[in-house]
Amino acid sequence: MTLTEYNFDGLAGPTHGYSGLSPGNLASERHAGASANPRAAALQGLGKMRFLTELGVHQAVLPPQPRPDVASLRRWGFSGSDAEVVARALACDETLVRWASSASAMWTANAATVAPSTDTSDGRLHLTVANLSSMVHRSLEAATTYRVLGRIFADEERFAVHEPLPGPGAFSDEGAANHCRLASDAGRVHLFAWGRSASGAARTAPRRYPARQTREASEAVARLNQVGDAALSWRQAPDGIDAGAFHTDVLALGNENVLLLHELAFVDAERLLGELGSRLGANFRACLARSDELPVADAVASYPFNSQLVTLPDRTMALVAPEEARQNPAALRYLERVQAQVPEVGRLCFVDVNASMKNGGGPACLRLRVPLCEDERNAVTARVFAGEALLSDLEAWVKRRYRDRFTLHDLADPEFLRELETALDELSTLLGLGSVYEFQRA
Ligand code: SUG
Repeated sequence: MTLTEYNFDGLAGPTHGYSGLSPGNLASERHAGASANPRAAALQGLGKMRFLTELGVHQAVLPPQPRPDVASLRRWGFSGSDAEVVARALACDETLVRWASSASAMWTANAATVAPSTDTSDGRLHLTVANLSSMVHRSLEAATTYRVLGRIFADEERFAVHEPLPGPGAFSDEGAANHCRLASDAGRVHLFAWGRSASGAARTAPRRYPARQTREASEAVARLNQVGDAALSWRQAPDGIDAGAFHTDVLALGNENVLLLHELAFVDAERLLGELGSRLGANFRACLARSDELPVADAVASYPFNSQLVTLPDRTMALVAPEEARQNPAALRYLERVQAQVPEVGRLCFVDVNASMKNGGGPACLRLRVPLCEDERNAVTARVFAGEALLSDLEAWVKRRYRDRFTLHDLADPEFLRELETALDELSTLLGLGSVYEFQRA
């Protein structure tokens, strides 16, 4: 059975902005309060999708979520009409409204963890929706993500969409950003990276910044996704997290038999590479960056490991890196070394996703990889696979419905709140998702 990887990209929502909501994500902290242009951010994301389709990569899209999340504001005790709820929350504590308005669902690498049907014991594609319980604004995504993925992967004979893990704290789960599937002729590995263990010793936990993924969550996801012996659970290096690598995909990136990593991505990197080599056989290739070649601060600031490493139709790979990595001499040298030394990597290219980078999201954060066989692809009836026609429709929708500026206080305007709902209503029709949002079901 041949699998084709579909990259499900998220789209910046109409309330995209920079609110400094993620401690330990240095870009998010640094850009707090920067002025926001949701329209340009969404068009930039669509530009990346178009670029990847032109490379021959299979592209799909996941929609933004309704924001502000008025239902959560109500659960936090505000009442009245939607506009009154928002106005009262704004008057009480703007942070609550920032949490409820974040367009963070655009980083779909955090939507779920995926296991293709070739790797699972029941032969179905499994997706476990991430609870994202470490950050308030991100935890608000899980319920809608579960509905959206359930709608897209509705065929229960072929697909299993699991609910977000219960038990925040001990089961904090960040989805595919802390998971990497590697495959060679000799075997497959699902590498699950975790930053802390609820039952483990705290002495090696990061000291400055929160570790978001727990070992307990990683192991639960491996069980739910039925990957059996292919699961390999490994700890993120606490020093990497403290340097700003809040997800593993900030310092490591894999595709098929190739793994690119910084020495601070995992504890005991050499032992990990030995284990992967023994499971994946002779054609496993790793390209490790040491701190003297690529200081971790440069890697975190310019995201060379948050590139997309994609297999092209001719079976060679392309490394699609953020522009910021081209501007950083150490990051660029490392990427050029990868291209020179890893024979599979035939192309190195750069995309501008700066509106996402300013919140700590590079090209790889913006997509959820879903490998599908042809029969599974055909079982998806929603219009989410992005060819030229859908990309043009989405661009027209963004130009029609998004503003080129957004501040929190715009939300006090009832007209704007209506505008936001109309936009998503129209989008859910465009994507053939039906009434998938809470406000459409009320
Ligand atoms: O969870 N940023 C996101 C970035 C997610 C990146 N994803 C991966 N590495 N896969 C986060 O920290 C910042 C939003 C703000 O500050 O307004 C934010 O949520």
